[in-house]
Amino acid sequence: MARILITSAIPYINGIKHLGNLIGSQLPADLFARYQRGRGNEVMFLCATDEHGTPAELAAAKAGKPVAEYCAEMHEVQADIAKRFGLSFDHFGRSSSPQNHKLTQHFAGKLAEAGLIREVTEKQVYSNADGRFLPDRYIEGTCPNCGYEKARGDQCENCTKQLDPTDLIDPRSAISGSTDLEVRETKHLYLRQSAMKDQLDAWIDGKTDWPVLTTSIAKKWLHDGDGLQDRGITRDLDWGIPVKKGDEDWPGMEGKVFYVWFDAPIEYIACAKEWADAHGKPDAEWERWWRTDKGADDVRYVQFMGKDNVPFHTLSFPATILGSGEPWKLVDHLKSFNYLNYDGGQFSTSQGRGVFMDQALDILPADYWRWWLLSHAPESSDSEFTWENFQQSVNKDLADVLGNFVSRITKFCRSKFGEEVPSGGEYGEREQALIEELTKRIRAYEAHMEAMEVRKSAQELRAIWVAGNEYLQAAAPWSTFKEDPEQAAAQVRLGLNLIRLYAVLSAPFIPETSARMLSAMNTLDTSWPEDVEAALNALPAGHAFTVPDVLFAKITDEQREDWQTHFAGVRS
Ligand code: B3M
Ligand code: ZN
Repeated sequence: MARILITSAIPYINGIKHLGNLIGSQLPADLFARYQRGRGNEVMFLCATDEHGTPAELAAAKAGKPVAEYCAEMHEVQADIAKRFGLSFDHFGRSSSPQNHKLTQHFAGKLAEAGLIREVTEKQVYSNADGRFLPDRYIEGTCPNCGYEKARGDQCENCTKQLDPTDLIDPRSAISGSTDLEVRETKHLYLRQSAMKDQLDAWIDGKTDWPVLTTSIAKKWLHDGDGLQDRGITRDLDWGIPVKKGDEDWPGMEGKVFYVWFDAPIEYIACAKEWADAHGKPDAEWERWWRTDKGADDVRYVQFMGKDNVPFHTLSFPATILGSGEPWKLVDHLKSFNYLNYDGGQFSTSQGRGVFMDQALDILPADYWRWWLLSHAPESSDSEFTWENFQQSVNKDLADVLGNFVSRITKFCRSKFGEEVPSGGEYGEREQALIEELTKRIRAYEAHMEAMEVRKSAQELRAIWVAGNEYLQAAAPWSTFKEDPEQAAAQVRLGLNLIRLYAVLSAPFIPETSARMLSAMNTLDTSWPEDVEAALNALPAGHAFTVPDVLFAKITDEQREDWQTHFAGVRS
């Protein structure tokens, strides 16, 4: 039994995620976790909410709530939606947890001991009206390049010119609009990534099985321009993890917190401790996943994320881990995704454009979305959600192919043999041919799943469903029954066994439906079809079953048009 640690990029706390976020990390991570569990491997699947940073503070202010309260509430909202989407985390943690506070401060202390932190005095814009330092993007003003009046301190959205806040004409706070700004000195900590460049370079060179997309991003950051830059890991904010060296205060760093991107990946580890603590387990239980000196040396660690998160996961977080000098587990495989677009544009949280996770579940059950999103995952390039395409996939793949198969065979059996697996007859040539085809396809499916080729896995699974339909069409037990009821019994027996087999194979994609199929087949046998012939004899003659309700309803043209209109605007 292999041991597999899986993490999904942790979603920001500020607001409900859209379907583009979902397919960019959490959903494919869930697919992989469910598959690995289905194969009998030991899995630890972790995710959390990413709760620090200015966006969290501002979202809380907008909601009129103290930030801690806002985060606690939004965490529950996100946890509930994740559950309803069937995301099977072993633990859904919080980056603001006491465990992460402690571990983040611990790492900072170790990095300081190793001489990998330096203190830097900087000049930063302070807003007197807001009583705080302003991050660059929260300063607005007129662009010196194009005259756009709402340029941000880091970049002009209109002409894309990179800016410094001091370049802006008539700068003001984007939070309050106040122009009472001044430049003040402030001290910050920098992680000396530059000192770790060779170590990181060598580590990445060892990752020969990583996709070029991933290694080339990392290499670019390592070598372009002046090479890997040191990174500021502290901020002048109230909300966050207070800057400390382990348990000790850090002189000169009073009132400052760690930068959100410093503590967020550490939450991957802290989350495992949260899991252990929540279940009253000793530390050894989580450390065997994360400490190579405590059993994690045989763990395979896989991370899932959108492409924009790759630099943090290939450089900054490994720098934190390697720099600590402690035996923490490093990532083995990193699966990154391109973007999913929405109907001719981009999904956008700030503009409320697209379909958000809660809205999706309001109109259709999770499996409809899971199937479409996974079978159209933006792997080799960006992909696009359109309502036409969604309708087509659901109606063809789910309703016509899988749903129809299940309905036809169970109803036919009930009408001719009653609600139990019929006895008599034997599997003949046609059945052997199907077993051979399925064996080949299932081995291919396993290989794609193992390689985290999400789209290819979906295609293969669909082909497996199609094979069953074609078999049923060709065998036509409804005709056979008239001349040779024994043979028809064998054909139906095989068909009913296929339902169980499909439920097992499809569970990573459509877990709810898979559970309904198993319950209709009245079985708890979810064993993986290592031997397809044996799997097609799992339900013996005489085994009782029930005809399930329709598995997937077709999407009508009217529904599609309604949704298209309803989701054309922006979410208020
Ligand atoms: N919250 C960004 C994102 O959701 C960020 C990921 C953190 S992973 C440690 O895309
Ligand atoms: Zn401009």
